[in-house]
Amino acid sequence: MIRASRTWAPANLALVKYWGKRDAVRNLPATSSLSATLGLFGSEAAILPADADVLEVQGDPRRAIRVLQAARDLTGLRDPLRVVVRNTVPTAAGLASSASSMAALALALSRALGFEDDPLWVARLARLGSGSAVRSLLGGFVEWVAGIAPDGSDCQAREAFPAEHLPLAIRIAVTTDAPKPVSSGDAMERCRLTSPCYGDFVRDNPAAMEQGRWALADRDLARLGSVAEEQSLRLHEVLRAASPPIDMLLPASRDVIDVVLRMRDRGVPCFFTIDAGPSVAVFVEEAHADAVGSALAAIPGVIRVLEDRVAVEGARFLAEAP
Ligand code: 2P0
Repeated sequence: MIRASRTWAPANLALVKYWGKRDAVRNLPATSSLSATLGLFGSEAAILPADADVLEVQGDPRRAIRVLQAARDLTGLRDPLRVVVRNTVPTAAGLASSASSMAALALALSRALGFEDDPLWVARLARLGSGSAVRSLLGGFVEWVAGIAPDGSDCQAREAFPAEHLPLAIRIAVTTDAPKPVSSGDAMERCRLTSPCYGDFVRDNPAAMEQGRWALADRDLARLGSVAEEQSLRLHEVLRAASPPIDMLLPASRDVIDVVLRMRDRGVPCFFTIDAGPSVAVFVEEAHADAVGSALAAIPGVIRVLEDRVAVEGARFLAEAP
């Protein structure tokens, strides 16, 4: 008999990027990554006993079906379930919701099936839904090590530094409400197979991780920003060099970058990061967050600016579902 369970998980933003897979079946990444967990934007999941399987999932249900099937395979569970997954911010907010939704679902399944005390079980399940979901299970600044073991046993995430180590506000310039033309998984595979600069991107990943870790250890926003910005620009170069090319940036994305660079020249401690889409996130010291938010909102083509900060906590249980 399964237990009813409800969870919430935050989205996260990559500073050093996961791009490409070393094993597509186990969904093991080709690169290690470093991310910051968000405080407000995320997803909720619930698992409830039911008379027949019911899936109420916002967006593409294939990821949730994969996670659910893996949970059934791992436990021999046959009971029908009602599975609810929804974003707690509008899907059109411009933030990738796959990481938060799959982290919330994996955690909810862990309690429903009695594995809530086994973080590796939860992470393995979350990873099958979305690689970057393993980072949404944790708070603060999270390191996800790619590892080399064929079974993925050394591919694990940990909190590298707590949020209070380097308190940062985040302002996200949303530049479109349109869904992605190419999914991250398909784009990664196209880059791996066809982009001439993909090999260098993977080869340079350990050095980028080292720089990111040291910048965080030293609480050095300028050095952290230089790694995050270089990673973002290189990721989009890799995408544009793929065949056929993938250009995810919009003119407004480039305008946001210019505004961030100009504000930094004027002494505002901030930097940008861009994941697999045209929205641009800006990390900034709290005292300057309003000024950055206003500057971003004034850019033509920026349709809204989201306000958040690096969060203390990752995915968590909510009060038991009714
Ligand atoms: C990241 N991204 O590190 C990178 C940077 C997007 C750009 O992880 O195929 O949806 O489900 O494992 O987790 C987005 O990839 O990919 C992503 P799958 P996922 O955040």
